[in-house]
Amino acid sequence: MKASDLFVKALEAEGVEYVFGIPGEENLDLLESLRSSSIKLILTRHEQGAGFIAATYGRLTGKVGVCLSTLGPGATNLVTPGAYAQLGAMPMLMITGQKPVKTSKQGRFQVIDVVDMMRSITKYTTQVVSGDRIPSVVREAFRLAHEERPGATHIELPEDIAAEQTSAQLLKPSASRRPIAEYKSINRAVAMIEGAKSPLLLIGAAANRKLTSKMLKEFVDKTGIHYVTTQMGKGVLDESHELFVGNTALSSGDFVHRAIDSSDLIINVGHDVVEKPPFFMQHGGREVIHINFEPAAVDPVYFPQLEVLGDIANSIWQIKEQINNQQQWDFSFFRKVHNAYLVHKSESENDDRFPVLPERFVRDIREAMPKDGIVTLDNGVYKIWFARNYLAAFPNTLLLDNALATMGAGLPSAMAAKIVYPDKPVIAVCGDGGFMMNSQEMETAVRLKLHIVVIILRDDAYGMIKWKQAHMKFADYGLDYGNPDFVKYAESYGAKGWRIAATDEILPRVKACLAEPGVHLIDVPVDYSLNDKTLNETLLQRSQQL
Ligand SMILES: Cc1ncc(C[n+]2csc(CCOP(=O)(O)OP(=O)(O)O)c2C)c(N)n1
Ligand SMILES: [Mg+2]
Repeated sequence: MKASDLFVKALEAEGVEYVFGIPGEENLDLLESLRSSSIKLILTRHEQGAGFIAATYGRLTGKVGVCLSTLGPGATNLVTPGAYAQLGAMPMLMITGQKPVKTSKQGRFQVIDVVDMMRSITKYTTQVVSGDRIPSVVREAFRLAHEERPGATHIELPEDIAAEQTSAQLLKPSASRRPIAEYKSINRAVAMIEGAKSPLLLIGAAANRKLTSKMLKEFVDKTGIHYVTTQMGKGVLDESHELFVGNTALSSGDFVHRAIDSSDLIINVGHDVVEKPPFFMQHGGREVIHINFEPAAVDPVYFPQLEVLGDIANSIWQIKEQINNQQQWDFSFFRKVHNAYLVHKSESENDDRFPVLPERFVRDIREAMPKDGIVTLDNGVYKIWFARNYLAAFPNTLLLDNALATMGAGLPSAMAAKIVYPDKPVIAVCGDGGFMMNSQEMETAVRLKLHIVVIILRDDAYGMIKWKQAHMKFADYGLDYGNPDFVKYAESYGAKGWRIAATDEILPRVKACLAEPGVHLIDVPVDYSLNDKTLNETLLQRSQQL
């Protein structure tokens, strides 16, 4: 069999449905093998778009998302999505081409050491040196990308290896189960929780990767223990529930941090240090139990006293089975914090000034979206407002990146969400800066006939950096730009473009776009002028009053 045929058969055997990417001439054998396979090739307009779609496919399905590029320039374009998948623990495989390795008349034209380049952003990176190695290399790349902690892997398939003949046989995945926590660590966790006065549950990214909601729900229902979510832990438990306290969109100074400060024990489920710290641990301060698939990487802001390692859902189940509710448990302050948060939220989210305040915009999106709708975010200052104020009801219904925190992933991740869940409403919320980093994928979205709503929060600036600049008392400098006419821009792709001219137009417009199939782009002017005061002063003052 031709090696590229075997490679594609190996992908099929791993259950691959899609390959996202841009082929180069070095991938043409592989492309030909894909043509007659069950795998759908989805062509994008930039490798970054392909990589972000593949990573988000992995994030949503738990299966390995696959992307493809040529050598050199195509491969360098995959670096950012590779880092996004690796840091964000999203299972993804990058396949790149290479010039012939046995004999080549091309000198070093386009040749860089891609395998080496990928080393720092992958769990596994290798060159296929012979067709016979394909089954084991592909299997290993999938095993590692998929296994906790998931991440990026990379295979380089050189042109001449792809074209050679091989008689190698495919390797099947071994049957395996994730290890479960050892009983002594469970006993200790139970004793610590029972001995605490105000234990608080913190839910982080890893809890969103596997099915943990059911067990966590049983745990909080039985114990009445309140919960806080990290940015990437949103939606694992319903955030509109009375036991919810708040989200750690900020690292300090918000209402939720008063709850954390008053707690004497944090039951930290699925958090790891790639996320911007949800709170800062202090020596001699409250204790932390780290419940995760993986041990805690020690960090100046994170050094838990106990680790319960193994399948998260199983650990929670074991703890729930053993634990007895305690008379001394006192959650009254958590309720107070939550109420203060809700009061403050409702004050600002009804403001109808135009351009719109981010708080009001978040409220309108929440109102427009059914509970199972998916909102994907690019990276900008609005991310804080969504994390803080958008109450997610189900796992992975607010997709944001609090790991690499890259710009440019908002639109591609919405496309991935729609590909995975064609029946769910999908909205991408992007800054004008982040949107323009991968706006070319509007063409891909239109070509694929996806029904998505892309909303651009337009401040004609890199607003997030402006906010930090102002906070550091620097002059306003170097962060403003002009924008295309986004309505015409959308229309030039064959999408529908809309402009908002008053705040009360937002909700009906978003609803109308969700009801009408097609790619929609809505230009929403946004007012960030209150961000600094609200996020750095008002929240601090109001939360300190509690
Ligand atoms: C690829 C990349 N480049 C730069 C940054 C640094 N950065 C973070 S937010 C931001 C500004 C984002 O601007 P925009 O997308 O318009 O969102 P806004 O904050 O204005 O709403 C920048 C430059 C980043 N996170 N990712
Ligand atoms: Mg902006």
